[in-house]
Amino acid sequence: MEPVLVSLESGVLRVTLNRPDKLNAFNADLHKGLAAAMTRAENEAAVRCVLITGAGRGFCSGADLTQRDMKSEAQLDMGAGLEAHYNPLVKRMRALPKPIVCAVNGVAAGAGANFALACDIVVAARSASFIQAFVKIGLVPDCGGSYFLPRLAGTQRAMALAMTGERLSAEDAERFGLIWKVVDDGALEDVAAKIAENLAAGPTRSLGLIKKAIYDSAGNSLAAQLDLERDLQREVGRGTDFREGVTAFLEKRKPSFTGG
Ligand code: T3D
Repeated sequence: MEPVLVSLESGVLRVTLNRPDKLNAFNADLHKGLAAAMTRAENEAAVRCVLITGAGRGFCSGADLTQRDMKSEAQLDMGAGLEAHYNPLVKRMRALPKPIVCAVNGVAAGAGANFALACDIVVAARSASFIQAFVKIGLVPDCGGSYFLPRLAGTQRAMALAMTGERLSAEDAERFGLIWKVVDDGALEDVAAKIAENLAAGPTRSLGLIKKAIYDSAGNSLAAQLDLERDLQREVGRGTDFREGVTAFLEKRKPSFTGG
């Protein structure tokens, strides 16, 4: 069974984590499949949005805990997997100049929860949940969790989620600002697909630079951010989609963006 299913339709690269019997836990093959999907997203102009979801009843249960020999000293270097797989993955997701939508279809635990939070727009099924499971096995949040949680939810909520490892319902995740919205289980696929299709038909260059502006703001002063906005506006202003957008407005029709 392929650990990651990938298909491209209407500009949306659909990426499905596919190890349902392990609730889509990360192993080497799944990391390989995700890295290959990221390479496609980066290199193919036909890809204008990425949609990530999980097969079966879970979204992703984090690192596969069955694949580590706990008696081997070498395998207890828990930083090695982060260095080799998780950290490059999160950096590539954030740097991708195209939107990434995440449809959280079930439980998202450990690195699986933070992998979801690394996406640009997160929609979750009402029955889904988020667990900072690390503390339950004596680890610390990774895959960007200690960065995303305090920024999205505030220090107090981040601390409590990380220290207790309590399961957070999708509704509370929405209330905490961790995700964009919760939808009924049966509607998740359609809602996420619609968001992804709309983004794929959008002004891709503009969407990529919106992403840059929002994420860069975390480390910028207001003055630096204003300068960045000026530079980015200058860049998109020279693109074909800006001309199309204004022309369509004046002609009272729907714009047809090509991503230029
Ligand atoms: O180098 C590195 O990799 C470092 C990176 C570390 C990052 C991390 O992510 S550390 C955190 C790892 N994840 C966890 O600690 C979560 C472990 N899983 C759970 O706590 C629970 O499974 C869930 C809360 C996610 C779901 O609970 P539940 O009751 O809905 O399902 P279940 O029965 O526990 O699991 C269903 C099956 O999936 C089960 O297999 P079985 O018994 O039916 O054959 C279970 O063993 C398997 N499974 C679930 N999570 C994992 C897993 N198998 C391997 N690894 C898992 N993480």
